[in-house]
Amino acid sequence: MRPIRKFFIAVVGLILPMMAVAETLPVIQNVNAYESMSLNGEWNYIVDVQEEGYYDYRMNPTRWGFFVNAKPQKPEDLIEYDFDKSPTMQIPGDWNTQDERLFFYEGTVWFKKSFSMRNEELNKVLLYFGAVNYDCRVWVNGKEAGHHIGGFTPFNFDVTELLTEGENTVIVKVDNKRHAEDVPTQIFDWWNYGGITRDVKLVKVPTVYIEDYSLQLEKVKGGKGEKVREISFSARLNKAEAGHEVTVFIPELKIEKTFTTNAEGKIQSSTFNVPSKRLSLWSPENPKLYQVQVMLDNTTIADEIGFRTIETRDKQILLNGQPIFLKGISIHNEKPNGGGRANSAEDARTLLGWAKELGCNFVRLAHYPHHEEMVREAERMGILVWSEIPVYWTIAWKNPKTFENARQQLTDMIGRDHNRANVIIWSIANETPHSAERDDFLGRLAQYARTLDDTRLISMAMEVTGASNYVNRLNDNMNKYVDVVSFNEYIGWYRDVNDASKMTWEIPYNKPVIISEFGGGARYGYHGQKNQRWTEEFQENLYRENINMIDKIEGLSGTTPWILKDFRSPRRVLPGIQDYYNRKGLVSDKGEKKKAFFVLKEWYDSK
Ligand code: GCB
Repeated sequence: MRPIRKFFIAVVGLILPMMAVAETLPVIQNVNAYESMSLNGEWNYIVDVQEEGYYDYRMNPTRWGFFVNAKPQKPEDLIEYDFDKSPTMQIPGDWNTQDERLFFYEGTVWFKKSFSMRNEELNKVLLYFGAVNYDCRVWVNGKEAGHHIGGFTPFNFDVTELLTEGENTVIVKVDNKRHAEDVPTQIFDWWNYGGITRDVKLVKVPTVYIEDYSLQLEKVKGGKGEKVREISFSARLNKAEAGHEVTVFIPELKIEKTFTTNAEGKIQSSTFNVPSKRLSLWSPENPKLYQVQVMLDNTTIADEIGFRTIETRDKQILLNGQPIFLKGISIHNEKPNGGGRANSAEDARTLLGWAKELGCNFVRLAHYPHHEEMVREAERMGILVWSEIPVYWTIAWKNPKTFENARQQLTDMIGRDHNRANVIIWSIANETPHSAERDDFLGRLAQYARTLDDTRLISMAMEVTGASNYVNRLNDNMNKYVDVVSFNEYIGWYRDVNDASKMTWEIPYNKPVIISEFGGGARYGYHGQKNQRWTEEFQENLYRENINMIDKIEGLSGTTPWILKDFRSPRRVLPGIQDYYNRKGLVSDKGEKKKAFFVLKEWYDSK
């Protein structure tokens, strides 16, 4: 170490505050219902290729990292970074599309935001992130607030003790390097957009608040003619305190019910009745949402909640007791025009608007939890949702930390969206290679998902395991854990070009079937014969042949072809055609509709 720096550290070290780690809390339910201060906007950033801002030159974490946000105090002081003189980028937003130099960058970037707070705002404050990809450490005024991994789920820290009246500074270190033991793992077919990709806010909560609540319609027990329906309510406070009264108020249904917390600060699942005639059930044709208020002491949380049931009977999926065919499409959480992470209600409306135009009543939000607005917008538009965690391809099945990571992402996905009527399927994995360790990992994950939410269906995108003489077989030990058997097939693209019409299917499970992927690539505007790869005609023909084939599969309950829009992927390098886009979109990266779009639409319109 050079002497001047040593000297600086000795001096500054004395005045450094003690490192206190704030508390990481379970994610608060319906965060948007609380008064908050948005920290969206311009943040200064520093690209830190060697993590100079975190480790010393012996690779030990240093107390004098960038999170100190140091400034020279005397003319001779040596400080080799300066957030305030560093460039800014827009948050929420990925770094890859905001700074040309960072297009392919995978590593560490530091972010800084300053803001001012008044004394009366400091009662109890959570610092909330909608999502940060991937590994993130947060400091408030130089003190550590917490650490989070996982790129697509929300998290919050209690930062009350770290804030001060007047000027405050939040510093976030984000690292999106890929590792084999992470979730997702080292390889995946989408862009590894780094950064603070969803909203950031300071949320004002009372000392005792409702951490989670759940409102669900119970399934009909006695058949169709029931005069009353049961709604169940449960809740959990942030404190294990008995005797708090929580009131649920649904004016339109004339419901006002008060429950009292037990010693664990919980309201165990309790039911109340609503006359069937009064209740308008949520469905794609009638996306009815009720204004709901959940009250604790002086705080009222407002929500919009729909009531519906979802279940299976043999090979059928029943929505509100009636069989439904899921006319779906797979979607990545990418901006409608060009690349970049989608992060607004407007992005959601455009993407879902195309799905509606296609005739969809269902979307598969692949391969990770999307922005909350995607789910909420879909609910308002009457679109059912499959929501997924990034347990994708070659996960480190034997690593307990990997399992814990996947489990946490599942917890937070379900935690955020379990009051959304349109979410009907939790998907725990995509195209995972068979092995005993994988079965053990996914089996435990599926069972865990049921303990969190036993009202929805569980599925995962499987693969076709055997094919000979045009007979395709599905044989997956996970069949016993899922409610819906879903699988990806790429007939006409990765295999058996022009042979779809000869294919037959053996799916030996008495469960509904969803084809979770099929499709092929085409560059918008490239035309030719139907056997010419990458032309719109090739893709159009592939859709026609696949639709004819899958329409005959016994027990087919739905499909979500791959994919709505061309999306960025580092694996798609073919110049002039792919240029780092996966071209299987029905819509180009600029929003232009390819011929196959209209083939799928025609089928859905006829269904
Ligand atoms: C798949 C994957 C999906 C890929 C797609 C493709 O099976 O689930 O993530 O993008 O194939 O285009 O190859």
